Amino acid sequence: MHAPMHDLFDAAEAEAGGAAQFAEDAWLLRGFALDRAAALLEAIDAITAQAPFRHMETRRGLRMSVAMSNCGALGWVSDRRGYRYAARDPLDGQPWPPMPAVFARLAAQAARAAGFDGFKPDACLVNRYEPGTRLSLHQDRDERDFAAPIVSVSLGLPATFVFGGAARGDRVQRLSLRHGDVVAWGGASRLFHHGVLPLAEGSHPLLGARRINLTFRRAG
Ligand code: MD6
Ligand code: FE
Repeated sequence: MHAPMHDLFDAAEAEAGGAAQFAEDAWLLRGFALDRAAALLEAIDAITAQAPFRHMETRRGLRMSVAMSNCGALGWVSDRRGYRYAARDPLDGQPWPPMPAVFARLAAQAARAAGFDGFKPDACLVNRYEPGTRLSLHQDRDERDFAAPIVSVSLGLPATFVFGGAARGDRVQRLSLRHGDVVAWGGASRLFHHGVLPLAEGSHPLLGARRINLTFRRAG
């Protein structure tokens, strides 16, 4: 049932500051967020002070191992009713914290670097991983408009990102995503399957035994 895996994606051209295309309309921007990592982490602390990380439930009642929060006009939520975007945090009924300018600017710049001009995200999902945490293969298809790309920022411990194709059983490639890396994709691969392998043990100088991923989307 597991698709065969390619070797870890190891594009020589994707050194810090480099860009590597790994599928049609899909780019790894190595170290793209590095110069802003401290500002991003400060903003994440402020967001999660207001809208704390929580483990959402799936429709089947399983607790997700990734802890999540959101900022922006819309937030991604999951519960027994399923997945959707919501304007308010179900924990307290309040709007999600606004999207910090440093987030929106980074997302737009990364999208542009991947060939998507004019990206104005209205949703940012904040994912927290700890050793052992994984995200099973899925598609991002709860958004209204698939014309906009998705921009994903990795901070803290490295993770292995798995990227497949349009069909769940398509062969997959693996990318190592490290602190400061950004992935941006859309267009032909917008609905491709992807996931994150269980996070390995480790300690990052800024985040300790954690990885934080920011996923920017145009949801509404
Ligand atoms: C993660 N990311 O990297 C999980 N989805 O922690 C995602 O599921 C994801 O990184 C769509 C586009 C980019 C992503
Ligand atoms: Fe996803």
